[in-house]
Amino acid sequence: METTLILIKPDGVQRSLSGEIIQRLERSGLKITGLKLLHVDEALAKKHYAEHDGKPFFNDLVEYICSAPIIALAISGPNAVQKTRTLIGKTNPLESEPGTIRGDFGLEISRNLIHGSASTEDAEREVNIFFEKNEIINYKKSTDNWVLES
Ligand code: IDP
Ligand code: MG
Repeated sequence: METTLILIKPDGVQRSLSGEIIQRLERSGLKITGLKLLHVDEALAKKHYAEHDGKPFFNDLVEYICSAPIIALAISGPNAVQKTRTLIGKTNPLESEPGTIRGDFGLEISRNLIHGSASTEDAEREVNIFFEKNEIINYKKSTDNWVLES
């Protein structure tokens, strides 16, 4: 079982795509185990995107993610990192397949709607940045046995 960090970025919230995006993630069978609306400040943005510090797009990326509220989700299930990355599509919406979130709703790499952790190591680090331990809730659903064989 894995837990990954998803952010519906400012453009996703502003364009009223939050429900659509959450529905796509949720109906995959993965489970929402954490959820909050927040306005990211510069320090939090720089911490989350530390790996991109120094890249040409870094300052614009920080400005973008701080420009309006976002929705942060912890999403759990087997292979949650890989599954959510598949549902999200490639970084550049132009290269993302139809049927993916970025492929269906995005036009530009700098307005690509959603963040999903790229590895299990990133996921652990990023979930801890956005959620306190007691904000992650693991629970059973009566449909669990219909989603997973065991
Ligand atoms: P990812 O979000 O698919 O994991 P990363 O390479 O980790 O992609 O980049 C983080 C974010 O930085 C992207 O989602 C996008 O918002 C932004 N970004 C990445 N590359 C570029 C670029 O070349 N120009 C502008 N923004 C970029
Ligand atoms: Mg990334």
